[in-house]
Amino acid sequence: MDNEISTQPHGMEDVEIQEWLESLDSVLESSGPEVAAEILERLRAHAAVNGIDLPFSANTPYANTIPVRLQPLFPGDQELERRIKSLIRWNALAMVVRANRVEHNIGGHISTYASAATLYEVGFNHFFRARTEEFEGDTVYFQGHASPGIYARAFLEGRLSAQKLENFRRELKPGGGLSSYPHPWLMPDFWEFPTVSMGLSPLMAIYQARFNRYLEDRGMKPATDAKVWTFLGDGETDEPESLGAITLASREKLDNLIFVINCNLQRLDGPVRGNGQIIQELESAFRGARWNVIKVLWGSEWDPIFERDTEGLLVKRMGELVDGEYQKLVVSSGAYVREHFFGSDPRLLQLVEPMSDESLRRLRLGGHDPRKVYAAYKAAVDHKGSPTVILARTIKGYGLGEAGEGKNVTHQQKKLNEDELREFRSRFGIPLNDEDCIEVPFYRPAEDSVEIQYLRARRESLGGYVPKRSIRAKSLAADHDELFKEFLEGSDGREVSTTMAFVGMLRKMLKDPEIGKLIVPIVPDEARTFGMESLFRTAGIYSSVGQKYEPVDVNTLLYYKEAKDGQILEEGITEAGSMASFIAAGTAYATHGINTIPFFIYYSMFGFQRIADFIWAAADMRTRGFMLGGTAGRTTLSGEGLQHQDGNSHVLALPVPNNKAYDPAFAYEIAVIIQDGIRRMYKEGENIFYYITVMNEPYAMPSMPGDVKEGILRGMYRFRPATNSKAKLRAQLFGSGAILNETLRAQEILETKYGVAADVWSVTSYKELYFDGIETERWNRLHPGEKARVPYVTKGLADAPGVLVAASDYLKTLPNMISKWMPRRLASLGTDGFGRSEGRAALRDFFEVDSRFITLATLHELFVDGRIERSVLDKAIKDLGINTDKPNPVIS
Ligand SMILES: Cc1ncc(C[n+]2csc(CCOP(=O)(O)OP(=O)(O)O)c2C)c(N)n1
Ligand SMILES: [Mg+2]
Repeated sequence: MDNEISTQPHGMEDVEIQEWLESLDSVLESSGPEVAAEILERLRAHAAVNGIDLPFSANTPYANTIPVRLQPLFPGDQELERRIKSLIRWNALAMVVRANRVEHNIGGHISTYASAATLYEVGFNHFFRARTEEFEGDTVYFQGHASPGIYARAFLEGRLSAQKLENFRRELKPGGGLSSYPHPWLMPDFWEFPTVSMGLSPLMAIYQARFNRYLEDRGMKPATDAKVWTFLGDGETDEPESLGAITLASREKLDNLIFVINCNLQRLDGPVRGNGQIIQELESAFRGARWNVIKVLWGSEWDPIFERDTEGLLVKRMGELVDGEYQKLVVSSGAYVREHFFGSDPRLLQLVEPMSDESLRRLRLGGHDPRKVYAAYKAAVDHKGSPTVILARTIKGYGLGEAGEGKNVTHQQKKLNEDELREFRSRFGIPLNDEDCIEVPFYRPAEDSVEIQYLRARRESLGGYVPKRSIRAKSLAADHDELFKEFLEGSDGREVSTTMAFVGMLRKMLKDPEIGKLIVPIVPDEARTFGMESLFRTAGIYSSVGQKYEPVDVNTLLYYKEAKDGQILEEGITEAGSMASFIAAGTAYATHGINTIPFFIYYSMFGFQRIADFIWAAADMRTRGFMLGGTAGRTTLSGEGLQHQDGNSHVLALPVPNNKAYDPAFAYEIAVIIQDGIRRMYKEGENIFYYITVMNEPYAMPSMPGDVKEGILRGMYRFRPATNSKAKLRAQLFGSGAILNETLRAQEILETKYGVAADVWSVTSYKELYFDGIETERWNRLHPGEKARVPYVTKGLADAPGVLVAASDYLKTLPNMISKWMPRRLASLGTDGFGRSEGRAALRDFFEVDSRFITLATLHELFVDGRIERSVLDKAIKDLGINTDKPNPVIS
């Protein structure tokens, strides 16, 4: 392990080291830490110049970062806070134990909160400021598995009833219950941030802190010293997202951001780094990323021992142990600690000579000592210029004793036997007798008790209760008909892509007096791909430091303009980070009371496929806004091959209940969808968000054929009816996105070459049609005595004769899932399989979705129905130039 102090000097006398240390001490005393640091830095440089190869280490010794002499006085009533904390511990444990008595294996976690109680309580009593009229408040991301402790505190605060606690993990019980973890979707007045899919919250918190600055720099909210607190587990840091954006936080100097990592050295199965030291590993990662790192390792009981240790032996010894050994010490007796920890050196043994085994066992860790935790938090909130991470050492399952303290199985401990319950009760002084205690009742002291009075007074002084979610943004007033009108009119034959059409709308929205300022364009380094570079100069790219350089293209019209009040969030190549910005902007209506409207545009393949879990979290958080999947469509994006060509995202969007997914073909469809989306989300306050795919294939945009708005929004409408509706051979063709044009071409071929009159439908959203279908079925099932409702698809196709053929640039499952509500059999064409680096025409041939294959599918359906002869089909295959021995795109 990288402990500078643990490297053994070669042949150097201890006395020589002692002299060096003493002279440093005297500099420290006479001139202070800054001068001491300067000397050490000069020494390091001097050594380097003289060819001394100092090994790089971002680590400091295995000791508290804040020395006792710099520790501030603890401002609270420590004894009273301990009692309150004990009651919260008890109620948190009771919630889980009771829930599992009622329903075996309903789950819940005791040991996470048990280890983090002090970390939270110091925050609640002294730091977390609530949102008030005057102050925006701090933002707190609670570690998901610690939820019982947060509920238990809200119970003492009088915010949650015993009934609610009783129904922990059973929200469906009469009177409601409490969700397992923080879920704004399930508890919208309480939780703000879903954190339990580990790794998401650290990344979301970083972008939240940066978004807060963005709002300030753009003059949308006053600059304040509000903090973003983020609590996470040490095991959680293994998720790549956890540390994935830490350099952004330091680059942006986010001193409004504080991470608290609960280093209990354990995760679910066992130690996080049995053979190493997770704290030192995290320290070097965060220090390397230029964070302010505060280690809180040892409690106050250790201070006098350190004081006696003038040779630095104790710190050296502490740096030697691996976490597996530390974990063992936690569960061992004082005698074992004396022998195995202090016993490595007679001088160490001497240091603890006067102490009893019992007091050795009771030496607390830093994360369980409110004074140390307070000192760290105080230093963190006062720190300027960089984000802070607090690495707090704790014991997993603290206080559970034999029931799991420090044991590998503790994460899943949900049941305590009678002895264990009594022991816990005694250890934390819960006023329950032996008999009552085994019933594990919730316990709340009287309203006028000192505990409740104190707890309330503390929260009042911090502005109110936390966590609390409330919606404070004012709804939009306008309908924006004027804004979108021009896009309903078509492009006059000019060939444009839907992406270009969208960018045109975005440009216009940015100028709108009501919504212009609220728009937040977000792009992960693809603005040029989407033709958005003109916005660089007009809207500006947000940069907290403005632009310190003259851009290379300054003489061009569309130069790369970074500005402090820039509106575009140009995130660089991080879809996860961009999504985190989308979430921060899309929830600002609650977090900040500001209705920002994010438009996040990206390569569609790298959205639902790559960052689906963030999208799921966005849904849980009631995020509002528009995700634009650019370069969409498996065969519409030509040349890019199978990692880029997206035929999946509309299927992957299906599970997200409050996400509206559209695959529009024309500019007016996009305009209708966006205008209505703004109305629903920002005027009506609906908790939905949009996914719209846009393509890069240019074609003439038609004007809206009559009032088809309802059809566009509900998922389908008849775009172009057959000219000869009296024809004997009839068909209904369904197309989506760019494939709609293939369908229109097929309509022509069918009519001119085969005498088939086909209507063409634009299917804008299979998801909408599917949701309508399953909801209608469900309603009918639950209301058998009432007049049966009819699915939108069925109703729409009531007067639609002929065979049915659907084609899209996505998997065939999309049309298939609505086929049961269609009047007849449906033939589905789609793009199942791996893409190819090919041009559009070849791709559409390969995937069998071009006008030829739509024609063939239609004729084949007519043949199956006995409406045409086999010979017509054979001839068509020949005339259309279809290779019947071609490889199967699904598996080739
Ligand atoms: C993405 C993800 N993977 C796995 C889990 C399952 N899980 C829940 S808690 C846990 C261990 C947590 O350990 P740590 O982060 O150290 O937190 P502690 O409880 O020790 O504070 C695991 C693996 C999860 N919640 N999220
Ligand atoms: Mg842990």
